[in-house]
Amino acid sequence: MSEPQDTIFSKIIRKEIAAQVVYEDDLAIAFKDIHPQAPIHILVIPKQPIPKLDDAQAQDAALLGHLLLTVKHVAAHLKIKDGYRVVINNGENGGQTVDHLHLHILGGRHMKWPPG
Ligand code: IU
Repeated sequence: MSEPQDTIFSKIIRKEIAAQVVYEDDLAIAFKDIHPQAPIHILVIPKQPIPKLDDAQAQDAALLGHLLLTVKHVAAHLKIKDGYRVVINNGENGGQTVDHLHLHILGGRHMKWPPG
């Protein structure tokens, strides 16, 4: 299990670094990815600094559910009508580069399967 770290996402939560925030509540914040991989690319993150999905515990179940419902809310808000993809990269081989749990919302184009 990884220890929570003060990542660039912590700085975005604390408003020390600017981000294009599209949604925020007490538990989560959603902002535009700086290197979008689709016409719409949003990151949804918990304010609690869980490093990666593997570090989530049973007591985080409600928070994890809240993050998924936040994805749905953000997708509706952004009017992504034709579907979208939700991605969680977990750990090094999962392609995770920022050690703060985040859910990617990718939309605005047709997604290929399988992902690379
Ligand atoms: P990953 O799942 O850990 O690979 O995704 C990290 C994402 O965070 C990636 O898409 C980056 O473009 C994005 N990102 C960002 O939006 N703002 C930042 O300051 C940094 C990374 I560093």
